[in-house]
Amino acid sequence: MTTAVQQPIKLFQFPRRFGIPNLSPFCCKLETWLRIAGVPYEIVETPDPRKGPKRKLPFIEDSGVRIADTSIIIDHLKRTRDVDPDARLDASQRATALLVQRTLEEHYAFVVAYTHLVRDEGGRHTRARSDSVPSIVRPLVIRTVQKQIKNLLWQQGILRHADKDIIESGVRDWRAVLAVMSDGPFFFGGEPTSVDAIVFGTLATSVLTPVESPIRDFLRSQPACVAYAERMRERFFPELAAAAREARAA
Ligand SMILES: N[C@@H](CCC(=O)N[C@@H](CS)C(=O)NCC(=O)O)C(=O)O
Repeated sequence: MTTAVQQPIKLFQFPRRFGIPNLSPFCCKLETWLRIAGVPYEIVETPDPRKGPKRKLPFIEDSGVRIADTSIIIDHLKRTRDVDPDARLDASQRATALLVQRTLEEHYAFVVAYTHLVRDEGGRHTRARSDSVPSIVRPLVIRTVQKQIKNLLWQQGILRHADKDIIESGVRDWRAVLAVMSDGPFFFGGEPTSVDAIVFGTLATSVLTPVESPIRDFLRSQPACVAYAERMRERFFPELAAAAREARAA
């Protein structure tokens, strides 16, 4: 009897920046989940979400089939790789994980788009991020991306609020998430589960990068929160943790 050997999946995501797995919470979530679950993968860096089946990043290619959306990808991998970091969670923990996911992915992710791409401090980094774009078209690309983001955030509703209200809503998201998080080492205690990929994916971009905002200041004032982010990076991305340490020492 022959057993089919599964090839590593291809993971399409934005290029890495700032010593974290990814500036995009969703790209960081998926790569973290792959490492938690021990699913082999190869990275294909792309700056262009339009290449994906849902015109968003990340997406994967598994045996020639492209699949988008981190939750759908994770369900697919749990089924086809027979791995489940959440197998031991009880009903109440599963409910908490879903509420945390909805808070961070359906609300806070828009706040991140605002702090990282619209606010002045974030806009500076957006400009720096466009280094790979040919200089002749760079101003046009930056203007187009910012216009699209502003349009998205206006339609979603968040951009109709004052800056201080948007920031306050993001801080409230984190107060709620941190209130239900265990003392560690992981979200539910001793073992990492999928919700750790979601929390770290969102926290890394908010707290471990130089993109300044009052939300970053709030998170950095919470020692347990910074320790969690550093611990997750150390445990699942030791190469990035080592590079960050070297950069700090230099
Ligand atoms: N629900 C999706 C969200 C993915 C997502 O919003 N990706 C963003 C980057 S963080 C994106 O590609 N945005 C490009 C666009 O909307 O045009 C998932 O879980 O994968």
